[in-house]
Amino acid sequence: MAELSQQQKAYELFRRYEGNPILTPESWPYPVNAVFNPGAVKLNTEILLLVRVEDMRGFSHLTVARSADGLTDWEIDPAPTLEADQSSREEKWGLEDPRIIWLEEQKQFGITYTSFSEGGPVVSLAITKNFRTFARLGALLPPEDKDACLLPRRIKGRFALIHRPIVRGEAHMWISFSPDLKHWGDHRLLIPTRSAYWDCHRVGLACQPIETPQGWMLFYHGVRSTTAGQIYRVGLALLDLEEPWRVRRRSDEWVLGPREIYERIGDVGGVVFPTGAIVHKETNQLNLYYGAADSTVAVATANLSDCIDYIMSCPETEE
Ligand code: BMA
Repeated sequence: MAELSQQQKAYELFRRYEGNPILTPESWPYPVNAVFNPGAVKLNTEILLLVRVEDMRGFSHLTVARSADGLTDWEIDPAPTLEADQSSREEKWGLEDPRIIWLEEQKQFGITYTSFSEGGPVVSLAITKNFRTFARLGALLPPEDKDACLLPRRIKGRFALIHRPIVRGEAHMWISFSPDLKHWGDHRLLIPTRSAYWDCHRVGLACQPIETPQGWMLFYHGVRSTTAGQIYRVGLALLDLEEPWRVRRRSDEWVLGPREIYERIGDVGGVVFPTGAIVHKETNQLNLYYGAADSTVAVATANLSDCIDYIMSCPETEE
């Protein structure tokens, strides 16, 4: 019976916003095919989403959408905010799936995104103060790599990057370290795929890691391939605060999966793909922003304490 109640907790953790999807290609100020997988951050009093926008060639760029409550009345930049640098071979075919964190030391936002080079997808870093001008720091690691985010501060003197290389067709999450955000090493396997489970074929970081007294709360996506295609769902893990290569807990269940029509039908049906989260300190509410079916942007909310209670009741992982 204990197992049942754990599944009940996972099922009830998130509530979808009734106004979903909150952003669609129709809401865009210029013609686009799809808007999805946004990075999310609080900037002054506003919620800012850096949305992946797919154009009518099938290439992506990033555009800012702003809102006071993070749910309604979005103001969208009239033109692409951050586009591929055409003179760079590392950014040839577009920019995708940004994750944003506030870098304490730099006093700037760090944006990790997938840039499509001629040699495959790589993880790149840009920094900005205002989401109007950006400094590019280039590709961090060789392809094939995606789904990356930095931790917001140094851990024992080094920056940490969570990312997802693909090797031999396998897609596991790794963590790597750097003294200067440029040279990366000490690579460690963090969260591997899990045979037979919902996350058996691929895993990758979802939104930016969330710091809690219990550890870094990590939402990640897991993929199962089925006869009808792939299903992208979201699970939860907890990393040690000071030794983040140690995974303390991992959920057996997914906490968000395609259920609503806008998650099941679209360019790629059966996909919920969170890339940004906002924690509202006053209410302890966590808003998880996600791409739905690679077509629109949706949001689901949870109470941060409930997420912590849930992950603390998940099995401890063996080292
Ligand atoms: C992943 C990424 C995402 C996409 C997802 C589902 O590999 O490329 O951008 O949303 O697949 O198609």
